[in-house]
Amino acid sequence: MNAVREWLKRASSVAILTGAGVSAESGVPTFRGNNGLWRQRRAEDLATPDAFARDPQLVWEWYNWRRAVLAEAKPNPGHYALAELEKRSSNFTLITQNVDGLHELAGSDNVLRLHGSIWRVRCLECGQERFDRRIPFPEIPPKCECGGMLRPGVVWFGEALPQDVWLAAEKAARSADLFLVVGTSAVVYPAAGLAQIAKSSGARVVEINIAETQLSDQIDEFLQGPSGELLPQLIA
Ligand code: BV8
Ligand code: ZN
Repeated sequence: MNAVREWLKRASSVAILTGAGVSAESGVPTFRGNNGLWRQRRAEDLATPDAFARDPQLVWEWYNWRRAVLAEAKPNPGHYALAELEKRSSNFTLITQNVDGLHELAGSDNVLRLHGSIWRVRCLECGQERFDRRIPFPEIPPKCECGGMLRPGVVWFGEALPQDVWLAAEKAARSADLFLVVGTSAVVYPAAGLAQIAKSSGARVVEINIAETQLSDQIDEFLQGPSGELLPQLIA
C-alpha cells in the first residue's frame, strides 16, 4: 500500500479503470458475483441486441429493475476517494465500465463511460438520445415523442463502444505512468485490454479487488480488499 501511495504522489498522469466492484459497497449487484443473476438469467444473455429484438419487454423489465435498485444506491467512500483524487491530480482520467452514474454522483467530473449510461435512452426511430430518470417508466417498452421505441443508452455485447470515448480511454492508458484497475473481473473486452495497453506503454499497473482476476499475474501490485476501504486509504 505504501509503495502505491508513493507511486500515486509521484505520478504525472494517472488513469483508472473501474468495474462493478466499485459499486458493490453501494449495494449494487455485480454482474458475475453470486448475486449476478436476474430471474436466473445472466447479463450476457440479456444485454444484447438480439435479446432486445426478441423480447424488448423482458429486457426493459431487467433495466427497470436495475434502475429502481440504483435509484436507492448512494456513492460509497471509494467513489468519493476517486472524485477527490481527480481534484488533486493535474492529469487524471477516470474510465468506467459501469452504467450506474455513481461516479458522477460522487463528484467525478470527466468520466469516460465506455459502456454508456443506464440513465440514458435512445429512440430506435429518430435516434434522439437523452437522459430519462423516470422510475418506473409509464409503460415498457417506453416510447419516444415520435412514437418510436426507446432502448437503454448502454453498449450491449456485440455492439461497438462509442468511438470517441474509446479513443480517449486508449489515449489515457497510453500516456498514464500509473494505471489503477479497480473492481473489475477483467473479462469484458475491449475495456479489460486497457490494462495491457497501459503496461506496454510503460505504466505501473495496480489492481484493487477483493479477489484475484485474470489480470492479477500481469500487474505490478495487487491490493486485496474492498475498494470502499482501500481507495480512501490510498489517498489519505
Ligand atoms: C465489442 C453495459 C465489437 C450493459 C456491458 C462473442 C460475441 C460477441 C462479442 C464477444 C464475443 N466474445 C467476446 C466478445 C467481446 C465482448 C466480451 O468481452 N464478452 C465477454 C463476456 C467475453 N465484448 C463486447 O461485445 C463489447 N463490444 O466487442 O464490440 C465490435 C467492434 C466493432 C463493431 C461492432 C462490434 C461490448 C462490451 C460491453 C457490454 N456491456 N454493460 C449493461 O450494463 O446493461 S458489460 C458489463 O460487464 C458491465 O458494463 C460491467 O461493468 C462489465 C464488466 O463486468 P465488471 O464490471 O468487471 O463486473 P463483474 O461483476 O464481472 O466483476 C466485479 C468485480 O468486482 C469482480 O472481480 C469482484 O471480485 C470485484 N469486487 C466485488 N466487490 C468488490 C470488488 N472489488 C473491490 N471492492 C469490492 N467491494
Ligand atoms: Zn423518436
